Amino acid sequence: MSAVVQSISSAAPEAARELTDGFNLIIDALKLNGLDTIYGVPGIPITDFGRMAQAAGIRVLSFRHEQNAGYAASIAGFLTKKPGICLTVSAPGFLNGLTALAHATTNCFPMILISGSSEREIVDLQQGDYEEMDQLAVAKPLCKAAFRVLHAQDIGIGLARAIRAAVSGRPGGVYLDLPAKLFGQVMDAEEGRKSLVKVIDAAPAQLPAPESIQRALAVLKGAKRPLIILGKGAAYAQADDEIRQLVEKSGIPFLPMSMAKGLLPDLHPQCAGAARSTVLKDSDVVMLIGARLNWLLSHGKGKSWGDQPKKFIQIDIEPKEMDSNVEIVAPVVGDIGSCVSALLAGMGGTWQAPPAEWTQAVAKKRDENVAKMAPRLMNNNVPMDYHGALGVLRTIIAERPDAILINEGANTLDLARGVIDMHQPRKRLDVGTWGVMGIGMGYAIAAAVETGKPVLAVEGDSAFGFSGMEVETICRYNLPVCVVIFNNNGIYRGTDVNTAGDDPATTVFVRDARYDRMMEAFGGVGVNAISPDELKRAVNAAMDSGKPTLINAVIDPTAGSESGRIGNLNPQSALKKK
Ligand code: ADP
Ligand code: TZD
Ligand code: MG
Repeated sequence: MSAVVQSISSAAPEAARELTDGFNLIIDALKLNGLDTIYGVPGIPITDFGRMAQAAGIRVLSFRHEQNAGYAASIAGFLTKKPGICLTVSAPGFLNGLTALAHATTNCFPMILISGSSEREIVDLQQGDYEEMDQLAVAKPLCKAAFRVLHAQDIGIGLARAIRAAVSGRPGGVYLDLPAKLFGQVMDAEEGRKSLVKVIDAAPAQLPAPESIQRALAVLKGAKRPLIILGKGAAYAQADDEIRQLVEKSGIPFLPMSMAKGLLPDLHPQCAGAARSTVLKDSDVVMLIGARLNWLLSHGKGKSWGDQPKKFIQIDIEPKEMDSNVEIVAPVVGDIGSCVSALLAGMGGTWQAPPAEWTQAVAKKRDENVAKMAPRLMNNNVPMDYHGALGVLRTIIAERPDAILINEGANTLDLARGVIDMHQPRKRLDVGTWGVMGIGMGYAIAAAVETGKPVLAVEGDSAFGFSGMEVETICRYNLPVCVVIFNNNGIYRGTDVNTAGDDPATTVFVRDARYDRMMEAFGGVGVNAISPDELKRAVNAAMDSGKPTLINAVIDPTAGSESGRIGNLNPQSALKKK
């Protein structure tokens, strides 16, 4: 229901009419479409809007920096399939949120960045308004769509367009520009109510062409060493049962990309996670489900894919993704739920499993690699190395499979991804397609808010620094978040020395910093853990109590390697190869 802002009684009482305004129409439009959570930072011109939204029953979470609010909105979109909403002030606030909007677009997460903006007339004449900027123009190249609403009667349509653009087809980020003047515009309440749009079927099913299914099945049937790669698009699609059925019925080994871990459990007998290099090299047919052949898969060619010629089948909602890096012999365009169901139907009652020679070779390699790693994970060394600390966290996640794991850093990311098995879908949230640092606390907050589950954030000390101030936000909302900082005194390692002068080396931080005290400053629990046993006790206590906790895990500063697992991407290492 639209709130009535005032009742004007002019001369005749029958002329009295209810009025509404921009503030209330935006709130009503959000609520009508089930958008009940806003992540943002207040200020002119949206402070009152935030207050009114809160009063109207929308959950409004105030952050310390818009980038973190934006990352929160982006991952809320991934987790819920509804656009996550980030609300900012104009120019600087907008720009702070923009990194997250671009991140959402790059990662195919639905999100709407709503920013207040200054007076159009003054901005367009560049007359120097408060926080002046042509935000719409700046946002456009970084998102799927950008809209501005100038009139109160267009708020309903404006939001409907933003929602559809964010969630339909390949999901992504949308910018919605709301000039300050819009909020106070008044219109007839009944007209206002009628102008709102409840979006029906915002992300319609997109059925694959039957021929594309037949083509894909024919290629799969001819495979001797098939592989299925699951990407975060498959996790997003929430077609968990269908995907599991397809994998199990086909008998094909599967490789989960980072955020698809747990879609089927990492301990599933067909999981090839620990035999990654073998399956990439030796497979002959690869079926991609919601995963792009970008840098994370070495563009589908080159050394890591070996000499074995490959045939690719690709399931994706975005037709332009096909042939983006290598030829796709069987493109299947549609939403993953519909495509996977159609494949299952086409497979019929019985399906010939892949040759046992292949599946056994994959399982053998995987088991060997797991066995090789096992003793390292059980070490109780002080100072801790990555493996000792991660071994503990791996057990904790196995015992608490519904907890959500957030992960960023370099060594802290790459090693945690390999070591910590995931057991349920959409429980691992990390740096994504860009490998961006700074998602940590925003993701942790949104994961706790959207799912109500306990959150474990495993953070490099550098990575944490990008969003560290939000530990205050975590305490303020009393969220069940346990942050573990792998503190190795720096980026990659804590041992670099600047031989040219007195300044510290560029990759090191203050030695032996006590990040745990940051959490204590805001009333949360801080723990300094120097051994795997201490780490284990502290994390379990945090997960049991649900209290905001930050554990400073002291890691051997010599343990990490430059750039973690992607040192080969450094320009210097390419030079050395020549
Ligand atoms: P990863 O990083 O895990 O390899 P990517 O982000 O590269 O995954 O790929 C995700 C892909 O999933 C994108 O190409 C996107 O278009 C696709 N996608 C997202 N949602 C759906 C869906 N519901 N149906 C089909 N494809 C989807
Ligand atoms: N800035 C942004 C936004 N994203 C980035 N990825 C980087 C900078 C560069 N970068 C990495 O790629 S990892 C990393 C940076 C700064 C930090 C690694 O240090 P860490 O992890 O402490 O987080 P480890 O365990 O010490 O390797
Ligand atoms: Mg570090």
